[in-house]
Amino acid sequence: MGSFYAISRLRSNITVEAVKAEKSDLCDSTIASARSAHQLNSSKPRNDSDSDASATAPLINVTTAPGSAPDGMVWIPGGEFSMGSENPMMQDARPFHRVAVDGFWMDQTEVTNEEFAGFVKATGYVTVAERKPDAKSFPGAPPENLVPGSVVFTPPDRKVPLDDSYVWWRYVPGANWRHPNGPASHLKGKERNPVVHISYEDAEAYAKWAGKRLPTEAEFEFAARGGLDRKRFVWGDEFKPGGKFQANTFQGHFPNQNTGEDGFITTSPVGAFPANGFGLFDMAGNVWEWTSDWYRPDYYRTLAATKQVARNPQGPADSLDPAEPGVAKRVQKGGSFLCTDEYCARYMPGARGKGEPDTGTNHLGFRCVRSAR
Ligand SMILES: [Ca+2]
Repeated sequence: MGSFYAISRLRSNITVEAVKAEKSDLCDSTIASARSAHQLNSSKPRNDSDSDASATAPLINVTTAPGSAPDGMVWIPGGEFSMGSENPMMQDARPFHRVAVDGFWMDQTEVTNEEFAGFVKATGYVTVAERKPDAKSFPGAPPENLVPGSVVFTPPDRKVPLDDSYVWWRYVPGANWRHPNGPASHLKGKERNPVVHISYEDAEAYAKWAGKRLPTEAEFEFAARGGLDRKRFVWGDEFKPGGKFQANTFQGHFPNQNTGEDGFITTSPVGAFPANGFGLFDMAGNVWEWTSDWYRPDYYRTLAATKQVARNPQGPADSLDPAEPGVAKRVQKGGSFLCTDEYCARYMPGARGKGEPDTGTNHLGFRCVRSAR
């Protein structure tokens, strides 16, 4: 996914090298599909560089929840687990390394349109996508992009090479959380779908209002794995156990032909698919979710090199995305309705996404957590 900054420079001065770097960061084109990568992705370390010397099954804390659950939240008991991936297509998610997190409360679902509407009604908050961008913040951006709007998945009507994501992302004036696909679209019937076009600032503002905060990347992944150990998916190793879809992802030919075989072409109402082992819904697929960590592709390797269990890691102190040096990004997790085995399969729990804090899209939302005390 491109950032607003990159898209605002679309076809002007973004470099081919940057596009290629981002693409190679997403997927290795030498592998025909992520499905074949799944076959490579044994649950055991493949080589020494990926070995996790201290690896054991997750050590899930047995402490009980500190009091009754806040409305809509579930207790995540905390514990120690193997975080990351050994998927060769996801270099930034390697290697597995041991991480411990304290227990916390987590929203059982992504924040919905009706929940976000409640926040806006109570506070008068205006999201970033509804504000006019400041030209000084986007040097080189075409003037037609310096109007309120957001980034919308706009698939071509034909097969296209998968090496340039800017072909299927468009900056759409008037797109925002109330109008997910542009000015003519609306939320009627989507009250329980996740809110989208949410910038990091928007998500933080909501969390603060709700007396909550955004999860760290480690908290998100611990929660997503639901007590399982290094599984490919948040529900296990099999994509469709019993022939049933477990998450809202993309079926068909990406990006031009979305068959919606799982029942949904875009977002799905929260909780449309089974909960994971901790009782959380949509921790894979549906919409990407913000975490509070800055993104660096070398962060996991840095933690692994310490040979220690990382306790409540908060992310690196700064951000680096080699595809767009100088554009600080936060980590996103969980994947979305656009994740496909044909292009990139980052709905897997060890996978990492990233995005510029200013930039929302129609497949990016969030959920909140609350510390135990
Ligand atoms: Ca779908």
